[in-house]
Amino acid sequence: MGATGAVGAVMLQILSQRADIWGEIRLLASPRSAGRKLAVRGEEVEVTALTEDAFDGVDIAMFDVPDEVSAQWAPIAAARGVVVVDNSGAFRMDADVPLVVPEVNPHAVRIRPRGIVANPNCTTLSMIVALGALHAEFGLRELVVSSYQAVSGAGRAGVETLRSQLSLVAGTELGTTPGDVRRAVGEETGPFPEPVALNVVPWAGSLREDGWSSEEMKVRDESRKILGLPTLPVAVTCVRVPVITSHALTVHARFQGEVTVDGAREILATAPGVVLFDDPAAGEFPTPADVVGTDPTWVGRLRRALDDPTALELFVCGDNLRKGAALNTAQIAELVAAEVTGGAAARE
Ligand code: 11C
Repeated sequence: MGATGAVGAVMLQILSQRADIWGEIRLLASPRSAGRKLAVRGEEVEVTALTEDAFDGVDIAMFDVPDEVSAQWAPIAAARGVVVVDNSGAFRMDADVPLVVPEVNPHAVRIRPRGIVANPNCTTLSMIVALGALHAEFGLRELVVSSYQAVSGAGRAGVETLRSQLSLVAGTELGTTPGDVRRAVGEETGPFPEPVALNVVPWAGSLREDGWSSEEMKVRDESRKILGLPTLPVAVTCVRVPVITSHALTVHARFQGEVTVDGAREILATAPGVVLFDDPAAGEFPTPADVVGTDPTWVGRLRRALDDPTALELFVCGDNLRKGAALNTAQIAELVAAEVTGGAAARE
């Protein structure tokens, strides 16, 4: 569901690339997109409009749609016996809906009283696999995080906005006097409150209490739920940067006791879903431009905090449309499928 969106397009690639454990795949979207043909597993499949009947005979539905669409339709699908894996924010904090990252809390997928499993926000997902591995060894006590979020997190409109703004500022000398970029790109700034070309914007999502953004609250609440640490202190500042795809985050993580960089390197070097790429002397650290299109969470700039032997500083980077959205959704669906195939799907 949501096959024609930015995440939907990546989902079709992922379903075509991963082990094909699926029978029929139906592509659903809003009536506006019905009739389009999209390629999945090398076949053209016609997109059909979302209706209740579209879920007849379906085992698992993957939803990549706005919150209000999921809020309405996920329960309808679940009532027809479908297990829904939902990538919206509608159910993530529902106590009866597990929030699952297969590398961190795969067991949680089995307890789903509402027939819905939630997929975390792409910003949470871009760091949580690495942090989950460190937490399992060292015991997390506090997180301080800043994000550097790609515009595709805001969907196709975000990408179109950055591309169009870049075309207006490319080759100019803009960015040298107050407001010159704003005047060049005009008042229409798409899904962002400020121009994002030649800029960074310390905002993602909508306003919540006391000046926090919804995105910052999601990273805090979701990290706590996934890690099973309901009172973990988490401070987050979310920032949008002029990158098309791949979110990056700086993380200050404090643990229960003293940590060493060597110990952390050993954990991250062997953690499933993590690549440690960290040799600053050789100019090696992950950047969105190199990480885009890949599956792992990339970690670099690993250091022990100068003033706290229990804390680590790191830079993490991951494709927000793949692990941050479609890939994690597909991995969850594979875990559910493995319940009936006896594990073969998940192992593949
Ligand atoms: C962004 N992380 O980059 C957001 C998009 O709750 O799934 C995903 C919002 C969500 O703008």
